[in-house]
Amino acid sequence: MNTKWWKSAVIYQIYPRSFADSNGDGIGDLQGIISKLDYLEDLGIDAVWLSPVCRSPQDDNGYDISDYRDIDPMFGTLEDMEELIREAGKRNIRIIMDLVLNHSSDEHYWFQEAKKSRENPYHDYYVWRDGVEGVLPNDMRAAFGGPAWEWVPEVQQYYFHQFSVKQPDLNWENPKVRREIYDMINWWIQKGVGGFRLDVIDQIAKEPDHHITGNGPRLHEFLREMSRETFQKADLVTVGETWGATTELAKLYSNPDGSEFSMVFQFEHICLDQIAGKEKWDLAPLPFLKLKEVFARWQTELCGQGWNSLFWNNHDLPRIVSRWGNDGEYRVESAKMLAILLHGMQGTPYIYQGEELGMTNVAYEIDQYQDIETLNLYKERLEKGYQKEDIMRSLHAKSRDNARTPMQWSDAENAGFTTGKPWLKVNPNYKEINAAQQRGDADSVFGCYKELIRLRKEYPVLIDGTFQMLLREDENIFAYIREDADYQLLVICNFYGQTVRCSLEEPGGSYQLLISNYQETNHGMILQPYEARMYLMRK
Ligand code: TEU
Ligand code: CA
Repeated sequence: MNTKWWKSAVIYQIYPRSFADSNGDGIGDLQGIISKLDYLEDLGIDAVWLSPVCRSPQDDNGYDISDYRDIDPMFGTLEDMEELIREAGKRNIRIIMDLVLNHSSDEHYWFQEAKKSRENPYHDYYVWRDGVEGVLPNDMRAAFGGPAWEWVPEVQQYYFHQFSVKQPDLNWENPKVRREIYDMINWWIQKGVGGFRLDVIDQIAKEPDHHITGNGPRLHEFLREMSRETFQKADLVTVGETWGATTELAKLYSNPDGSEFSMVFQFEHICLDQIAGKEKWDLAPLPFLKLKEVFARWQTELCGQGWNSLFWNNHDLPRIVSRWGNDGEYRVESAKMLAILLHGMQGTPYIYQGEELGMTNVAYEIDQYQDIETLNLYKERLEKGYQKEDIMRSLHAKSRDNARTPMQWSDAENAGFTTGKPWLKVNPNYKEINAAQQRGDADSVFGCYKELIRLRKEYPVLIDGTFQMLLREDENIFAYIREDADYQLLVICNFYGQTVRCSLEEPGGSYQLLISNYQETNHGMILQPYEARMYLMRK
């Protein structure tokens, strides 16, 4: 048995600007979050991962930080943050901050100084290359469109940015930068935060001259130094956002010796429904057998050697019920099936705000979108000659704003999110899908998540048990076994909307049905649309 608290924890992600608005300006804020802590306590989660709340010009909704030691006035004050940590603590909820360390905002003091002259003490905090205006150092592209290089006349150099022009990359080669970052992290640890999520952390050790962004040669050296200088001194949870992780790399990042992070947050399973070698916008059907193969590989290879996050959603991803479930007739059943399937596995489950209600994607007109990635993509593809309808189809499926529509609290105006005008339009289905209606109902999607969280606390097999995939070749069913010395857990899910027969023997005898998503499950091994069952057997 392990003793790490975060192995049995369930983490809830809050995207602050879309969670709860306390002052009617249409933007969620820290006081709004404080007012919803009872809701989170009721759900039963152990920690909240807060997307960035530090001071920021909000070019990328806070992932462009201009002061790491202050709260953006839009969200509140440092005192509000301290109050949030305190109030959450009273409910045994820890607050996990989002550290954006690959880049800062161009409005950060460091960058303001850095661009003044090559001799400025902050110049070397960023990544510069000499050049001639109009002749880029190389052909590297930024994640949000356009080149990864921006010319600054004052210094007659280009700076490197993997994301928007307003997100210049920090130079991790510079020991002074690393020292500043560690001091800042320790400052937040002093404030009592419970841990950190590290944004695009596998991209910090870039070597643009060699076209290297992810997994640079010095990456793990930097991470171990950071961990030694900061996290290891406290009982924190740390989770690295690692798009480029393989299982082998994940064992480094999440080495049980604690030398880097507690766990990885990797995306292999969630990138499968796109045309291979292309972008997420280039839609392809989900290869179901591949999905099972990916999950099975991560489950078995990390067991005892690392630790993974379990997630379907975050603030960058479309809503899972619309994506791989069914957001029409079987919304409730499929949302629960996806929850049961995921929460039965090994790793730390993450619930993204609204997922516990079965919130869905939106299909807006282009002028209703706010996300920089979405808006840039639209322009870029129009210029490249794509048909408008094709671009909109991609956006409806994959725009990050799908995840960012305001939290649906009730059937009141604006879903009870704000008394003002929401910064991003509320999903029109809030009258049918909202927290008020589901909270007291054990049969709701909320009720299912709440029960899954409770089960995780009750049965250690969910945390430590080994994993064995069943029916690998079955085109409809996702089934697996978890096992420890005392228990065997059996999860059987029909991933699709047709009734199917499952070739497994009916679990009789000492198997007990722990949780399912249908009232009537006595159909033997005939599985109804999106039916999910979790059985437990005491050995
Ligand atoms: O995301 C990392 C990242 O690579 C994203 O740009 C991702 O590729 C994209 O959202 C998927 O289309 C992190 C944050 O989660 C994201 O919100 C930030 O915009 C990004 O870093 C830059 O900080
Ligand atoms: Ca507000």
